[in-house]
Amino acid sequence: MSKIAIMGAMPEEIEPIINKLDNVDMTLYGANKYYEGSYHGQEVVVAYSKIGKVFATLTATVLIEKFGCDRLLFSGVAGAINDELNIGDLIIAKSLCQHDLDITAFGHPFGYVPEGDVSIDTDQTLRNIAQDVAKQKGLTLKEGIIATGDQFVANEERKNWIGTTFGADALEMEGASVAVVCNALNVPFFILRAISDSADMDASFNFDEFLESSAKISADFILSMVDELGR
Ligand code: 4EH
Repeated sequence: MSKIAIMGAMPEEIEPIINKLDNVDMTLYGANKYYEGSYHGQEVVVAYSKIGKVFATLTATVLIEKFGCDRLLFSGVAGAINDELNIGDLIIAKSLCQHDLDITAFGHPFGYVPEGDVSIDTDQTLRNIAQDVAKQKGLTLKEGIIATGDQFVANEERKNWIGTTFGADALEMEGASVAVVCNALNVPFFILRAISDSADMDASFNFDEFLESSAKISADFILSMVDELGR
């Protein structure tokens, strides 16, 4: 039977999921907690990585290589770049890039290193399933470009630069790491984020206020997706 990895960065992003699992078994590995269990009969492994690209890379790799997950779904919150995105709205990544990767001194574009890619696409099948689930639930799922970097962006200028340079619609701190790992290891992956702030001068304030509610919106959607994947 297939085993689905469900990953977040912060405890708030995965608690609503862990609370709904049956037969949960927790394993400590590499200074992270991995929760194996089932959701409506579907085997899942759930973990939060801690914040940022390096921790996210470690956790995605462990979910695949140690726990044998054959698909990975990420759930969490993001800062909005696109004006159409409001707090609580859902966005799924069509592709992801690293906005803080810069060897432009050697004539390369932002986000590029040799033998890498500026952007990595998520799995089309998982995106289609997500759109089916959204339709059933009467929700709108925006598909767009998500930019990842090791910065909490709370600055209009930086946010606009990321928007124009990468065509990004939202930003966060882990998604592109998951993309790099899953792409390299040939594991279909999906990145969902609910907006918690607009990456502007009010970002830290809005983030604190909306982290829990937006994380829950994303987590609930992921659980509906697991139901659909288990059919
Ligand atoms: O995991 C990090 C969290 C913020 S840092 C990335 N997450 C939330 C997404 C996100 C984000 N990333 C960059 C939401 N809004 C963002 C933004 N810029 N504006 C954090 C948060 N709380 C305590 C400690 N660190």
